[in-house]
Amino acid sequence: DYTPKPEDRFTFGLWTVGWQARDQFGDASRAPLDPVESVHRLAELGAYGVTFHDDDLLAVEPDRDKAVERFKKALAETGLKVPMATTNLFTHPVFKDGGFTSNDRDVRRYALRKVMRNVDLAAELGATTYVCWGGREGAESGAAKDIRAALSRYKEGMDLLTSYVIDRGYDIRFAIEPKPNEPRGDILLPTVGHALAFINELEHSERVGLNPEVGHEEMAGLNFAHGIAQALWHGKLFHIDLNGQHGPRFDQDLVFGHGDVKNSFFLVDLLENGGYDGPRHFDYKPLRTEDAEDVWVSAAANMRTYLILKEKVKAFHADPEVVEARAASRVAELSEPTLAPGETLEDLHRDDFDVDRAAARGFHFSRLNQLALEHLLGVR
Ligand code: 3MF
Ligand code: MG
Ligand code: MG
Ligand code: MG
Repeated sequence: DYTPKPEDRFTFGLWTVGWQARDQFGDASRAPLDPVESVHRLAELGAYGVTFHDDDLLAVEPDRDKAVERFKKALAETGLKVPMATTNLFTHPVFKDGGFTSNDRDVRRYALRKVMRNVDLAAELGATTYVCWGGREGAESGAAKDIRAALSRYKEGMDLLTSYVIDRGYDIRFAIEPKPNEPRGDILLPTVGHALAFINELEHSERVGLNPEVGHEEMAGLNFAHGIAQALWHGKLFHIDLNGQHGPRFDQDLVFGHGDVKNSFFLVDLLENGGYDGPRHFDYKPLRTEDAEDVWVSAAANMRTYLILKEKVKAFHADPEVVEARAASRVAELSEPTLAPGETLEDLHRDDFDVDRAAARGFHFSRLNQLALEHLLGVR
């Protein structure tokens, strides 16, 4: 049964189903969507929660107080939760050179005010994660931006905001979302690795982690499941943006699994068995070709695909042939420390090791890979 339930903890950004499909070359192909309708429709589909940018709430009601009231009422009627919120520091032309790292100091000060105001609302709604995607923090010309100064201002912004939530007593952690490019030619903190290194330099680094997005790492030609594994290893997977992408090209934001489905399989394995207990959050865009009802078909597809992959992963690990093949490939042996307790480097000299025999041993990974593929294709 692939029917999503709130305990599956699926969440969606208001901006996903609400995307009007305006792109670089074309006008909107769908009417604005009322966030109240999104909350109700997502709840009917079995989602657990909803996330939002400050500006998403204003899609059909420009008065912020009224928009917030309507949103709260919809949450109360449906029981949908708000585990995460974020700030739009990219649509308004004032942010054309960035928010935290604009060359224009006045803009940087305005960006901080805009974030603070929505952090207050996030805390009020019970969100525990606050995402920062610096989509405009970047440059097109090496002459235009002092990157080291920009990183100092980025750090200043994050340090001020973490101090702010600590001072206010908010139970909120920040999650940086890396992306290599688009809409800027080059964006700061382009990958999971860059962001992890940056976080180490922050004043309250324990309050800052990552919100990696499938498509963003794949745009950089990277293996998303590996990035997630490393984020988990550092204790920094605070949140996640699930979607689909076909390699290095524009940010497609396809339905989860509609891109690299094999990597999605290994990703679900990691999320289900690797110690991540946060929401399964979708950041996708219904295709521009879709009409108002198709939007909900695509929203449901994200959750259904996740649940199908979850079941496939379970069947994969329960398959005796897989268990045997993993043992033959010595997968578990990697978890064994290279030196035994009490052993020293000197002890290594006593190893009886035949280098030619070891070199001749195969790892049998093709068999394992084929077994995974066959589970995925539904023939096992
Ligand atoms: C852009 C994104 C963003 C972020 C969002 C969350 C509009 O490529 O992925 O979506 O996910 O801003 O902070
Ligand atoms: Mg995203
Ligand atoms: Mg994307
Ligand atoms: Mg994106």
